[in-house]
Amino acid sequence: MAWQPLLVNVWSEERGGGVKSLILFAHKDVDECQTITCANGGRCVNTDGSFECKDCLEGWTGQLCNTNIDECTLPGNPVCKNGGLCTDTEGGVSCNCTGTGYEGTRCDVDVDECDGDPCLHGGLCSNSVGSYACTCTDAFYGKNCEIG
Ligand SMILES: [Ca+2]
Ligand SMILES: [Ca+2]
Repeated sequence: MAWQPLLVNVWSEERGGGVKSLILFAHKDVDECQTITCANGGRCVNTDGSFECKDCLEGWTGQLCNTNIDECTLPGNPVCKNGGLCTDTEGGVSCNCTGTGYEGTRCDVDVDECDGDPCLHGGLCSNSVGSYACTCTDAFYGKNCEIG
């Protein structure tokens, strides 16, 4: 809220009459959007006594859309699914899916391990969500039929 001095001349009967000056303080809204540019795709909207930046790009918040959101600490469902390691970045977030059996930007896509032929010695590979299994031929055993 910006308060601006306002000089007002009024007729006063006091002490025989005459013009008397009064200084009043009136609030006058300033259109900050004339001078302020919202960051990160924000749209400046003037409000009475202030302004807002609306529609910031995903990952940004704050009055000027220039405050990074730490998605890794947001309550609720984790950003990185299936135990992926979450690292916050400026205006985004990154997931490290190593060892989870999933891939994709949010570790929510099953890795088809059978594409890499992990089963040795003629073992039969079957993909599953988040994992895979090898059915080994008689003489071999182990996760990848590597023992035997
Ligand atoms: Ca972020
Ligand atoms: Ca899999």
